[in-house]
Amino acid sequence: MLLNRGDGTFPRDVFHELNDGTSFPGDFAQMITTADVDADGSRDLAVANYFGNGASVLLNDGLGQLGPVTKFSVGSAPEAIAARDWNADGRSDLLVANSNDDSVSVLLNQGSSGFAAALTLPVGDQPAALVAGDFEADGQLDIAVARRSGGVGVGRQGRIGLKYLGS
Ligand SMILES: [Ca+2]
Ligand SMILES: [Ca+2]
Ligand SMILES: [Ca+2]
Repeated sequence: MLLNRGDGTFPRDVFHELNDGTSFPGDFAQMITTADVDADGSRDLAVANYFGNGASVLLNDGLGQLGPVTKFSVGSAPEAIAARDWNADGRSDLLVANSNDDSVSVLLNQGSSGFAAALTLPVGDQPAALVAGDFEADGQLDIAVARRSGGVGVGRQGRIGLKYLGS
């Protein structure tokens, strides 16, 4: 991590090891996003771990220092991660595209207890990228995935579930 000194220079960098040698390795960090997952006013990091089949969360202490890695299981071969408030409870949740099992995992933020076990949403062949937004302005969050096999799929939120509309 490179912290901007305010004049466009970066006085230091900090390396954070994601692989702690457990059965849930964090190597092959495929994509990273930021969100204030613990609602303390500073943005934290969330990483999609391709070989670990998980998402790693590192909390920011507010001074740019990251705490220990906490890992949460998702589907197989996660390639993309985004942070949005999927269930509209005011807490940032994590959306992870799993390319090997054709799904998006939704990790709902439980506050101080971390994230609940992932919900699995089928999205079609090999999602390699994902974005979330309210595409038709109905007040509910939607997901679009880019498939490695070709095409783009869009799903609509039903609060927790997902109604998949196809490509
Ligand atoms: Ca935070
Ligand atoms: Ca939420
Ligand atoms: Ca919508």
